[in-house]
Amino acid sequence: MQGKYRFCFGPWNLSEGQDPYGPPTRPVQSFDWKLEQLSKAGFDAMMFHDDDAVPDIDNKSRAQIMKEARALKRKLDNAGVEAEIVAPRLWFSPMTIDGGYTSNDPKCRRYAIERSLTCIDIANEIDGKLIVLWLAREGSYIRESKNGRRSVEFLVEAINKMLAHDKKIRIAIEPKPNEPMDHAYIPTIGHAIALASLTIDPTRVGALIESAHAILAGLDPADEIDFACACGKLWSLHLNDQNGLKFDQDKPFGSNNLRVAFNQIRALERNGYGKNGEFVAFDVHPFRTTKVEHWMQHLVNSRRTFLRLLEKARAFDEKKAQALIADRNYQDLDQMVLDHLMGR
Ligand code: GLO
Ligand code: MG
Repeated sequence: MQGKYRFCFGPWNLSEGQDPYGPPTRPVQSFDWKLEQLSKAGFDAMMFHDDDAVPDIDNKSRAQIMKEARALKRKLDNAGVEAEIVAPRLWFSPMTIDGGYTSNDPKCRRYAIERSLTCIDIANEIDGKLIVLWLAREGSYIRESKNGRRSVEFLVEAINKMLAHDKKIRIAIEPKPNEPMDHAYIPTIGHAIALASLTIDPTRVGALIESAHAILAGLDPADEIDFACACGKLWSLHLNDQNGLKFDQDKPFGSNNLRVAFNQIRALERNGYGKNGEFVAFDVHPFRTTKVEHWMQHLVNSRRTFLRLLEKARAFDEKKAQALIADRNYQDLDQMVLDHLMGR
């Protein structure tokens, strides 16, 4: 039996079109509207930041936060939607201007850890399976401003506090090499897994791969998937696309390079991704030009491309490919892939 995939996205993937140069191009929509779109389009789960789950989290009491998390859980149950992950948003607050866990200011580091522990409590309340750490501001703009060795130790210390706070919670690190930082401390899956090995419970620390982030690191996302899976560490996935080394574009999956997308699916297939309940998430954004009535298309289209490329991956003539490989005829293997993708 070939595996079935389950799909999800986050409320931020129905973004309103703002960029550093201009305001929103679509009206702000409520969370309930976003949940309704997700469920109507037949996605299985939703991803959350802690403050997607409980807005304005820093200005609420603990009791209020937990009450709102419980209300969200009821809402999700009614919609038949699971919570896939919860991620502490450690890049918005004035307390994280210089980073969260690796800030030079001990008060700010404490804030980041406290907020992460609250995020874990919210995840438990809404039955989120995984905590995701996108370490947005853990890096430097100015190399001399931070001590890289000490920063790694701060990251380990923060993750250890999370692991100790909850004996069951699992953490997936989402690496990205740059943006918003010049250089991030955890730029690749190899770094994420190495960091996991330094913690008090490496078995509960894994990774999340995002296609665009791998491409921004100059890597092939399929190789990143294989590496993470060979280590038993691929616990979540953000598929999207990226046109070269520029700002993080979060384009629809396969939009820029179908072959790179095809190879990611081949990697997922050979590793049995999803067999342990992992989801395929699309961390994609609508183009700024997108009209309100087309607001879901980047998500629906990403899933469509995924499923069509899945058919392609399953229909690939492995025997013929193996014969070409045995003959070291990579020239024809190359063309065979192109013909297959072009429909012949
Ligand atoms: C940005 C990241 C971001 C994370 C999300 C979940 O580059 O991809 O979208 O995936 O905040 O942690
Ligand atoms: Mg992402």
